[in-house]
Amino acid sequence: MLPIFIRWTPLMIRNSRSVPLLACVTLASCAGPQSALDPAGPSAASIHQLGIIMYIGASAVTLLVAVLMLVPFMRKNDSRANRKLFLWTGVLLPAVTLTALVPYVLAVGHETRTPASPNQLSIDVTGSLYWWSMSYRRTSELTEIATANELRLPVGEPVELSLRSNDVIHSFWAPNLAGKTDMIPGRVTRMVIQADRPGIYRGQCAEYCGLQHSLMAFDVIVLPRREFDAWLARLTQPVREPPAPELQQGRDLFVSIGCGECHTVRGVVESRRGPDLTQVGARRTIGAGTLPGGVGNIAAWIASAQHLKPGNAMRSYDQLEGPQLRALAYYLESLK
Ligand code: HEC
Ligand SMILES: [Cu+2]
Repeated sequence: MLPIFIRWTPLMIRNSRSVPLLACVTLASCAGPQSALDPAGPSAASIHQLGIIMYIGASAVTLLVAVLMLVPFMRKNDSRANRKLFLWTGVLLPAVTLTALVPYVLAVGHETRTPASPNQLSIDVTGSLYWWSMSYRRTSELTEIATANELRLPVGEPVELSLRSNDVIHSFWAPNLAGKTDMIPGRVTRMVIQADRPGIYRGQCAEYCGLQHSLMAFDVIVLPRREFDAWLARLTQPVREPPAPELQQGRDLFVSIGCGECHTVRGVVESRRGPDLTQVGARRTIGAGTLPGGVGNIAAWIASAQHLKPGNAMRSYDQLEGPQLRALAYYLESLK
């Protein structure tokens, strides 16, 4: 086996043009905004460590099994020796390894689910086909402030998430920060998340939930405490009167056309059937990761939501006149 491996590997490497590509892909997948191999918080770090121990353990076991497979070839059949070998490697070795691993795995599981302390920030995250609602509250205060498809966190602080689902089972997964947690209809699942490095990470629904499951993503934006507080304070304010007539026209159209049947713009219209749009102009993406943000893509989304993300719960407003679409998109873009 080994000689074959030694003879063929260089040949395969020399002949295959895909090797550099493969190497790049493999290396690139180690770091980045959506990688469990690049932990940015304590819970992801302990999962990462557990993963490494598992990889090493599994490789050692594979190697050992491969070596042991050679044993029968090297000596005559001796049933006593075979029984002894079986006892050591078939019973004792797995028993010892598993007994050591189980408490460790349980400890890691427990660590990643420690309850939050009172007065700490708590966020309700609700999954719907195919978008996320994030609703902020401090345990000491009752008011809730909602936003969508974007989770902002203060750096270095444990934050409690209450995960819910509006329809089917979804799963909340921001690989750089924590393990997957299912969102089950009719149940509230709690988890504690902490990010120790400011930055922008990406999360994704990790439980197949329907046609647009892969376009159900969200950003995690980790900010220094003061910036976070300033952002949250701004989010609580009702949206101010649009300064320009074109924006006012957009606002009036937004209300008269019935966008408020599903969307909230705080102080203008109120509904929770679709994503909160109070700060939609500040979002990095539109349609839960479908398109980058910006006025052009907001207009594209309004006119052809069903074309861009077939089966999502908003219809395409393709009968709108150009100037109407423009006014709507500029209005939404101004909401920051
Ligand atoms: C029947 C309910 C409904 C109506 C009416 C509706 N929407 Fe939506 N809208 C949704 C849903 C649900 C989503 C999320 C879709 C997804 O990403 O899967 C959405 C997403 C959006 C988004 C993207 C938000 C984000 O953060 O990604 C924008 C912008 C938007 N709608 C604007 C509008 C405008 C403007 C109107 C009126 C012309 C409108 N919507 C009417 C349900 C509705
Ligand atoms: Cu989902």
